[in-house]
Amino acid sequence: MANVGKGRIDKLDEDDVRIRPSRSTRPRTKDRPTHAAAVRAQVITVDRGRVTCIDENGAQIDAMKARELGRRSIAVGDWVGVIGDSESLARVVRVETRKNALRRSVEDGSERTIVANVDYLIIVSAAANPDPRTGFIDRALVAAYTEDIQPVIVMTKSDLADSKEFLKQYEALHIPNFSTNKFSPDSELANLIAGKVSVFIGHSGVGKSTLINTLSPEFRRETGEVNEVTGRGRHTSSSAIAFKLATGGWVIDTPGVRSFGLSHVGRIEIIAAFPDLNEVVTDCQKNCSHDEDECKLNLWQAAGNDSAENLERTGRVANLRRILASLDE
Ligand SMILES: Nc1nc2c(ncn2[C@@H]2O[C@H](COP(=O)(O)OP(=O)(O)O)[C@@H](O)[C@H]2O)c(=O)[nH]1
Ligand SMILES: [Mg+2]
Ligand SMILES: [Zn+2]
Repeated sequence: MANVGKGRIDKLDEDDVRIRPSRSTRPRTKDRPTHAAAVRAQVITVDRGRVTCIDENGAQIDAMKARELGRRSIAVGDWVGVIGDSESLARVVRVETRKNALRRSVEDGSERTIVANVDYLIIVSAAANPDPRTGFIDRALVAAYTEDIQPVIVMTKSDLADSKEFLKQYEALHIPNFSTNKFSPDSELANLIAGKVSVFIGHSGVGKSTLINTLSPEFRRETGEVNEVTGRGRHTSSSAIAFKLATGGWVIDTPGVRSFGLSHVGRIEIIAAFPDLNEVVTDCQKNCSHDEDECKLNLWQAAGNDSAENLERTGRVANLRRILASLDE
């Protein structure tokens, strides 16, 4: 499994939070007493200005974002510093640097962080109803690779169709994958995500909530076709929400997330996620699209030691090309 550097993420990050000059004579140093007293907690959901977190002892704190954080975003999965308790109007006064972040595009062309500090991106697709498609998976893979998150593919509704053929397309990427259905859930997936932070993404209706319920029935995610499309019903926001697993990890459901924000991702970063291919393309012509006759990938994919290796190489090249194409959509 290939990974890419994450230097870019640090650059975007949070350390440039400006402290508002206050009218008082309060010293504006880093070790202001109030901040030293802040409790470390992890955000489990954000609803408009309200931030719900869990501290390191497992206690829930409802807080507001402190004014001094300005426009700084707070996302599910963020580690934050909180002052005060829920009764005395707790405030989030600090957001720690993220190890990674998953973004979605919003209408005005900007991007919003859905979740931060994720171990697994669980890409959920149905074997049928709706039929699986590579487009969404490819865009999810871009997000995973460029943010250094391990992707996992879960095919639901295996009672309706066999997804083996479909999954063959991804074989050369060696992504952990599972086939499940609600009648006979898969315990291996539960083992994999134990103790980890896993965010579940996928189109509405593929069975995310059903799957999450099988991982822990006490989550009781609402299932069906309606609510997540219209936002009607209980959850009017499309905020992600985290649930604690009995095994110590977190499961994050992302209702209403249909698109990824990939406008910040470049071709070079994607190719870097495939170190073997990255090396090959250093010999390409300067403006090679990597999908043309002269591309060095063509020679390379046919030059393995045996037919099995050629097949593997061809698969990897096909995946890279498809993923690069998905960037333009
Ligand atoms: N046949 C079949 N139907 C399923 C399975 N999993 C979910 N469904 C159905 O698919 C529909 C959408 O499920 P839901 O979990 O709400 O999808 P979500 O929008 O991704 O959260 C519901 O009617 C489920 O009962 C499965 O494994 N097999
Ligand atoms: Mg759902
Ligand atoms: Zn090329």
